[in-house]
Amino acid sequence: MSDRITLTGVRGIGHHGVFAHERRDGQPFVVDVEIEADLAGAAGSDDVADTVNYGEIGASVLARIEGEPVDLIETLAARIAGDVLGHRLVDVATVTVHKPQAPVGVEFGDVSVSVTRDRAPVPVVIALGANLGHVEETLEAALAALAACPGLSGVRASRWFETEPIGGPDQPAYLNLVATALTRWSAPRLLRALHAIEADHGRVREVRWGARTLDLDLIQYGEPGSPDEWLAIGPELTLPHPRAHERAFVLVPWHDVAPSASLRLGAGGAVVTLASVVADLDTSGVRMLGPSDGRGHR
Ligand code: A4P
Ligand code: MG
Repeated sequence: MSDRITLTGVRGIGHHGVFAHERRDGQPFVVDVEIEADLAGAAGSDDVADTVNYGEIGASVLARIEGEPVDLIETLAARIAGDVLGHRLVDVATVTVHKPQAPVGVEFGDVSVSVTRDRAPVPVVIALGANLGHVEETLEAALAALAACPGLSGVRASRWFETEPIGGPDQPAYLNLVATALTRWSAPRLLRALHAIEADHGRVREVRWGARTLDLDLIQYGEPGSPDEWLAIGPELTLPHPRAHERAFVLVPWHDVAPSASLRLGAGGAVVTLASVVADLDTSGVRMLGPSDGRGHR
């Protein structure tokens, strides 16, 4: 993905600089912002709520230019980048601050500083399931694709579980597992990447809850209750996953890979420990496979 929003030439008078006259008199500062974000949602919905509003970005840049003076334009650029990254759809922000009348001591055209910052990694939980075709190979390949995904790091997988199908028409047993990872991508961008991995493995959506070659669900984004937690209710993205907290085929593998995890019990629900939920769960339809070799092949 290379979706970008670029805002250049935001101009204002600021009092940044190390010299007394700079602090007293002020001078022009000009800022360019380049934002990397997933804009596919906005392109589809045509709704400004699904994008990064460049008017708001411009206003926050101007507030920094005209706001509390700092000595260095490096500091100013980093603060602006921090503000821009505060928008949850922004994955990477590059900010350039120009100071065309800086006291350089020689004749010059412009001086500028650019900084690039990306979002701090956020923990995520991804559930994998399959019950059609070459199930084990598919899940192996999906795990490899998650490990290779540039937006993810530190991918760890649970052992594998054979599970009775829940819901939908008559269908074969599932193989389920859960992966934990860190992401530097927004939740919509990550979900889009998961859909791309599903598509690579021949996933066709036909019957809801019916048999599938590969299902990748984003269960949780960010630590529940922390500022990173992504909450959403919508057809494209619902977080936390609305049914995960009651499904043994998600909770048991999740507990296997992250025994001390917490989860939110659906939208607006309480935050509880995963161990406490698993302790009260009917796990009769969930069977761990193979030796405890970290994978548990059949
Ligand atoms: N969507 C919204 N939020 C999310 C999210 N957090 N994660 C949207 C993933 N997708 C999310 O998904 C339908 C739509 O949900 C997508 O457009 C996506 O943008 P889907 O994967 O096309 O449809 P689905 O998987 O058939 O439906 P759903 O509601 O995801 O089903 P579930 O809840 O995943 O259940 N039994 C066993 N034993 N093991 C299983 O793995 N899986 C299911 C599917 C049923 N029974 C099962 C298992
Ligand atoms: Mg799904």
